[in-house]
Amino acid sequence: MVTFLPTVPGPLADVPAFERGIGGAESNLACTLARAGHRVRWISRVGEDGFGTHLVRAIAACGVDTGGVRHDDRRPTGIYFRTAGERAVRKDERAAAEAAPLAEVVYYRAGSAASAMSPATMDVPALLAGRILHVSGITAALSAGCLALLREVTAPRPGRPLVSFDVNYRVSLWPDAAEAGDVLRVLADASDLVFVGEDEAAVAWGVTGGPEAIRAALPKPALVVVKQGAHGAVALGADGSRDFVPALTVDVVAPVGAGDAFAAGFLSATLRALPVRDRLRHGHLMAAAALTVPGDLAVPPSRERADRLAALDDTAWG
Ligand code: KDG
Repeated sequence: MVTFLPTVPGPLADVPAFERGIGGAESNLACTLARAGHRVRWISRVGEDGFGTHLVRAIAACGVDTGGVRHDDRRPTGIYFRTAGERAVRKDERAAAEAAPLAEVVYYRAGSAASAMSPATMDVPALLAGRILHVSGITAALSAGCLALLREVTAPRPGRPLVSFDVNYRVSLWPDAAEAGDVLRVLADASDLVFVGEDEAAVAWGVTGGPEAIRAALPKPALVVVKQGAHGAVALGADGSRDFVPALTVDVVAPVGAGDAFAAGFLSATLRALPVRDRLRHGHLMAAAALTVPGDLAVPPSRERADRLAALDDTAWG
């Protein structure tokens, strides 16, 4: 999606002008992963319009292969507006952050080109061609065709890529919360690796007992990564393994995009076969970069720098 960010802080009702950027959970992840030096393909649909052209150019400029993107001449590119974050908040001010006004997000994506994705309109073999396929619950909410596509590409089949699923529960995209919970659970169950926020698990599935309770509610994936906001993240393996890494302390400008960046860092380290603890650390490093900019996307630390920081001993981390 094309994103419009306010040029001044404040409620959308009072913002006089917006700056164009790019957003969308999967393309955010693709851009961060490509900037971290990986070969990444983003497959989607955009309108045959200026916004579609801008989006594809901007994503390609991050180093992402956009050759599989289709332009739809009957439907527009999705767009969204959001507030940029009202104030800087430190990790140790978490309570204050939680009391701060929620970001406003307004989508114009009903009937968008991306919502016309389906097994019939997309190249399914191309989606299954990488080492990792990353999908998100946002796509599932867009249309019946999008959900059918996700079901198709996450179905068990010999030689499928590692399927990574970010629950990405967006309340405003799901008119029926019970349906959202069911759909997101089916997709999570079909995946090898699941990213889920503790808060999302509570809203989507009513699971409130912490990471272990979430893992118990999701027994199928090989690895479940539970994000605990400013506290940290826990990776729980089907083999009983448990790795916790605290989040970094940063001055938060805007949280949007941080989850995508976290998943990108985790997948980057997964592609490099690093231990789970380091995957979590790379996730936090990428997330920290995204948290400290107003837009969805930040330039991640270089691989050398990220490796140096990820190798700090436990007392220096956090
Ligand atoms: O994770 C960031 C996304 O939420 C943002 O880029 C927009 O994809 C988006 C959505 O639907 O919320």
